[in-house]
Parts: sequence; structure tokens; C-alpha cells
Amino acid sequence: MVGDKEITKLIKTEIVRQQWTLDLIPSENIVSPAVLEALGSSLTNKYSEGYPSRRYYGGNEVIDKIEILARERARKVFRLGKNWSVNVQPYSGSPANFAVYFALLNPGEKLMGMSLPFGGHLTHGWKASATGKFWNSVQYGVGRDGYIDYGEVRKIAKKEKPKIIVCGATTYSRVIDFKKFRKIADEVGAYLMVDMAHIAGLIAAGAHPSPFPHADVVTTTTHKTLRGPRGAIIFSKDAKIAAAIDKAVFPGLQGGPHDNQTAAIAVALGEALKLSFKKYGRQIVKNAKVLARELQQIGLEIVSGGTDNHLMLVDLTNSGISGREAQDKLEEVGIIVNRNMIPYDTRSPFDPSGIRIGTPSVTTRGMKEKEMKKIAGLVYDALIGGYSADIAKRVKALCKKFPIYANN
Ligand code: DSN
Repeated sequence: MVGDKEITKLIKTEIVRQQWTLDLIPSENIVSPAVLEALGSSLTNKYSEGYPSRRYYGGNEVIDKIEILARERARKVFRLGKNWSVNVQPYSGSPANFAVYFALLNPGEKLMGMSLPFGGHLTHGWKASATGKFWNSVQYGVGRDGYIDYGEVRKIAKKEKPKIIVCGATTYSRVIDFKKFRKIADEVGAYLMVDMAHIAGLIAAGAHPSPFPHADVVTTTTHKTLRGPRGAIIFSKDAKIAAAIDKAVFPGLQGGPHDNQTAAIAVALGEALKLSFKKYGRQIVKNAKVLARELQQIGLEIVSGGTDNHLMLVDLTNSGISGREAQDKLEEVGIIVNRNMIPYDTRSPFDPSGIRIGTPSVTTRGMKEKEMKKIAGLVYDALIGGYSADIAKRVKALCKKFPIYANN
């Protein structure tokens, strides 16, 4: 790489860090060289405010083609008809969700989403987020068993009558029943918005039921299980809603789209159309199930008793260490996770009772069930305070066998 010496050195250092650590953060992944190429291309030089053939700047013939291709591929990946409109311009997931509310709600109107400490997202109406300040937000959680309690969701919806019900999560390891959410939304006359950011790649691969038969609007980031660049997509079924969302994205919230990002999204979607991606999505789930089972067998508690998707939440309450200590101990040996609140947590978000673990990144590296068993052993050894130099060596040996750019 030519150019800025200091930044080049830092980038190289980060690449080395990624190569020699096991990334178990469920929202992270490793994009292909083709995605990186598009992201680092001269497309970043262009301004394209507006939408294809309706731009406010000249010179957009190529950009129009790229954006149209990205939209068409998005429809194909999620098996959608032409009736679904697609907006690929949101800079990322939070602006995408904000755009939907901006399009469909007046200030002060009510939205209902999953509470952050119970597994939702900041932009599902959490009080610290603008989405919980500009709109009147009511929240639901999960039951003591770690599962969404649809009866409770219905009860809150009937009492509160939100205009939008949001479902989707960042820390929920079970299948989401979109049909049940649709029924509740219909009972109270609400729009149903699904934020499928975490599970988009699984849905593309057929490894999680699709929300599209049930939702009015679907949002997703493109960089988690979908394995693209950072970015987001908004899908809407109704033409009027789609027009309002387009207006909310631009000029409502954003200026020019990041055309290099749009191209990289198109590349990732092209990859998601391949048979190898279907296998990848299914392997993520197989790996997560094995990892959860192994962790349970060595005595760790998994919220809800297991997983149906790409992640699991480890409840450390009875293990004698906090989430923060666990995150630090694991990082010391080269295993990267994030500390996380567990449902009904009595500790603080800075030092909660859990850690969140996911398999998208290690699956991209080509690891399978056998390696998940090894990872469970490494996690256990690191947490119970095994000899860390030895554990770090074993982590490195595993990383060496699965170089980050060998498989995609
Ligand atoms: N911050 C993301 C996650 O880690 O789940 C959600 O956007």
C-alpha cells in the first residue's frame, strides 16, 4: 500500500490482530477482497444526491447502474418480487431505522420495540437514543426463560397502541416468530417493521425464516452475517411507504450516498447469491449450536438454554466473574468477545453479567464443528484462569490453520 506511513502501519497492525485472534463478536465478519476493492475504489470521489436518473449532480451514469444493480441483487437475495422497493443509501443501520420512523411517525407518536438490555437495539426506542427522545417509545423484553413472550408483547401493544411495532434484536438467540408479530400488529393497527440486521445472512441462506411475508418494512445492516461492507438497506412493500422512506433518507437525513459503499454492498449481495453462501449461512448456525452445547457441557450457562442462530449469550452470574472480567481474560489470550447485559441483569452495562458470543467470523475462516469444540475448551481454560501463555499459543495455532483471507 502506498501513502500515509502512520496509517498504513496501523492498518497493517490491525490486519495482524485480526489474523491472530479469534473474533467471536456476533455482529462482526470478514469481507471478501472483492468487497474491499469496491470499498477502496474511486467511486468515493463522486457526489450523487438523489436516486437513479433523478440526481442533483451530473456524471452519474455509472453510479446509477451500480445503485440499480445493488437494488436488484437485494431483491434476488431475499427472494422478493418487484412490489418490494429497496433503498440502499442509508449510511448504516441506525440511520436506516431512524429514516423509517421519520417517514412513518410524526414527532411524539408511539413506537414499540425490544428494550436494549433485553436484547434489542438503541434505535428500537431506547431512552438514550434519539429514537427514544423524538418519539414516544414503549418497550418489551423477554421472559425469565430468555424467550420473547408473545402474550406479553400483545398485552403491551393492546394497551399502548403503537403506530409501529419493531421486531429484531442484537442479542436474541432464538427464532423470531414474525407471523405472531404480524398478528399483533394487525390487532392494534400498527405497521410491522423488522430489523433483521443480525440475521440477514441467515435469512439469505435459508437458515432462519424470512420476515418478508409478514412485514411492512424490513431494515438491515449489510456487514454482519450478510458479510458486506458497513451499510444498510431498507425494504418496503407499499409504494407510498417506499416514497416516504426514500424522502426520509434523502433529503430528510442524508446528503450524497457513499457510492463506493453501494458498490461494495452490490458485490456482497452478488456473493450472497452463490450456493457457497447458503452453505456458509447454515454452517454458522451449526457451529453456534455446537459451541453453545460444548460451553454448557463445561458448566457455563447459556441464556434460553441454547441457540437457533449465530449467537449465544453466556450468563456468568454463577461463575464468579463479571462480563467485563471475562471479556478481558479472553482478550488476553486472543479471543475477542463483548461483555453484554443478560435479561433481568442486576449489574451495570459497563460491567454486566454476561458475554455475547457468535460464529459468523470464525465460520468465514472455514472453521467447523471440530474447531467449535476446541474454542469452547479455550474459552473455558481462559475463564477459569488457566496458564494464559499456553492458551494464547493454542489460539494462535488455530488462527494459523485458518488464515482470514483463505476462504472468500
Ligand atoms: N452494534 C451492533 C451489535 O454489535 O450488535 C448492533 O448494531
